[in-house]
Amino acid sequence: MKPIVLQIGELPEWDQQALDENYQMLPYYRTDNKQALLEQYGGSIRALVTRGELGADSALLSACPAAEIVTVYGVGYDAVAVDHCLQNGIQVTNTPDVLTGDVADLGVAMLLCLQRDMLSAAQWVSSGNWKSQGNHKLGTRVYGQRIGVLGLGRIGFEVARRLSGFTDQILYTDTEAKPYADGWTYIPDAIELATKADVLFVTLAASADTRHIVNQQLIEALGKQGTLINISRASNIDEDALLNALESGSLGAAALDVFDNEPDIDPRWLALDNVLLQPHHASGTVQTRQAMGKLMRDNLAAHFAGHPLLTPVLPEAR
Ligand code: 8YV
Repeated sequence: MKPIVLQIGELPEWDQQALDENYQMLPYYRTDNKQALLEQYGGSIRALVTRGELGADSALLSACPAAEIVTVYGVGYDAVAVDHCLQNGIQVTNTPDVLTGDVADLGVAMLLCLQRDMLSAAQWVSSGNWKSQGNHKLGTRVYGQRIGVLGLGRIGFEVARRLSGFTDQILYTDTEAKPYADGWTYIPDAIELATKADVLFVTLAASADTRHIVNQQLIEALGKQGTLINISRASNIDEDALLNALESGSLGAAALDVFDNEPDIDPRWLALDNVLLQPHHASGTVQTRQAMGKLMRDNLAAHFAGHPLLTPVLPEAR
């Protein structure tokens, strides 16, 4: 008998095939009557497969009392009810490291694209405006700017390392100075970081403690000339405060890969011309998604084979 696995979100075909071969997959995400599915199978579901942004909340986990493991396709597991998992002996795994480079790449690309107006400039050429109206408006210089990194973990480090080629002014905030941040300036206070930076990258792992760490005060500290880039989670930012600041001009510009209530994002975003909006795809390359899927499936296989998990996130479930 193949183990019964509840699948919370769609996955690429290469993962789906491999999962279908080894498990009895229940496609929760495309089942209309989710309640009926859980009532029928809840007691026999042994694993949940989910994506970073979808997670698994405690109501869902409570409906799966035999669950042994939640495997997350993504590094962020903030949407998984970790306390419930700890209390009920449910393991959780994620996919760290394999996506770090791509997420950092997209963050840097977003900065360049936004500051150098690449979207509107491309439109300028393809619409014929270049020929009929002359040169495109001027952009903002990227190299030499003061780059602030809020959260110098794996992804923040790779953003800073890449941008070290653009500037010698890398500033960062974290819970403590990092030994690997040679030549970069540690600023313990996030508001002070925002005051001193031209560009602020938000690269924090999200948790209840970091919710809305980027608040109105911090956004105003970044200021009229400042740029905010978020490649972490929407919950790290007070989105209303950010929208207000972008609308009023008290913040210069923002590039975002993550939003509250994505993909049904606040329509106020669509009316702004000082933003670059991306569809939560920082890890979205074929190579990285294949590596994420493999790591997630390897964790699942290790669990059912009784082997140590490759990338567990909890210290020790019961
Ligand atoms: C998503 C992510 O999981 O790694 C994370 O935490 O949010 C992403 O990689 C990815 O978009 C798949 O849905």
